[in-house]
Amino acid sequence: MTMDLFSQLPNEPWVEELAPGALVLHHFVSEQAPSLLAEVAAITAVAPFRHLITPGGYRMSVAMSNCGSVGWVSDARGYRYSPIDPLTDMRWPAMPESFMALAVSAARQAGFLHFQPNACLINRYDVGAKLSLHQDKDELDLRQPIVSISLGLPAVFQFGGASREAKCQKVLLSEGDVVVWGGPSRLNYHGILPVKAGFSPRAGAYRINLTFRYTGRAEKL
Ligand code: MD6
Ligand code: FE
Repeated sequence: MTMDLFSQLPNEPWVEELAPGALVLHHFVSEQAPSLLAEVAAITAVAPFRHLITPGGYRMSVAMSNCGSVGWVSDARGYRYSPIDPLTDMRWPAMPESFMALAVSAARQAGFLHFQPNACLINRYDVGAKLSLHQDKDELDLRQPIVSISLGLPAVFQFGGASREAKCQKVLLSEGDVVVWGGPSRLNYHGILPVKAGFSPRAGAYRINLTFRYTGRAEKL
């Protein structure tokens, strides 16, 4: 049998550049997936997944929770970061050390040496759930990247440009893949196409995504 040295082995880490500052670290946290999912279960036992309402009055198909010193929320008043979970009136659960270590290490790998996330948005997609094209612009310090970890079912990530009309690249994100995103493409439009039916050994019929951010000082309250 001959081995092609250049073929990708299943689950071997490899890096894909989408644009300057936007990298996919494929299979970067595959081994940690079970422990990350266990942490998600512990966090969402305290701060349950919920379907937020957009300022325009629509119920998001993605269910969300957060950990860290602030969490991303949406309601009729708008999008913002809040130190309090509006569902429980308590602070969000702390960000686990293991989350922080992986996010910082992924950012370093992509060349962002000073990433200090204070918020981790946890997204849960059931079959058919999607995230329409959007920009992440509620953070006050756009010099810091965003680090995004995919777990459970795979999904197609759409990555566009600085305007909504720019053509999108499509990337399949599987469990263990990490997207690090900053610098010149920090404000690029992006989204997730409807998640297809499937079964993940540990996440069942869900895709789970963790996005780590540094929201900047002076959070809007
Ligand atoms: C998701 N991610 O993968 C949604 N935003 O479920 C995002 O919206 C996102 O992956 C900014 C940077 C990376 C991301
Ligand atoms: Fe986003």
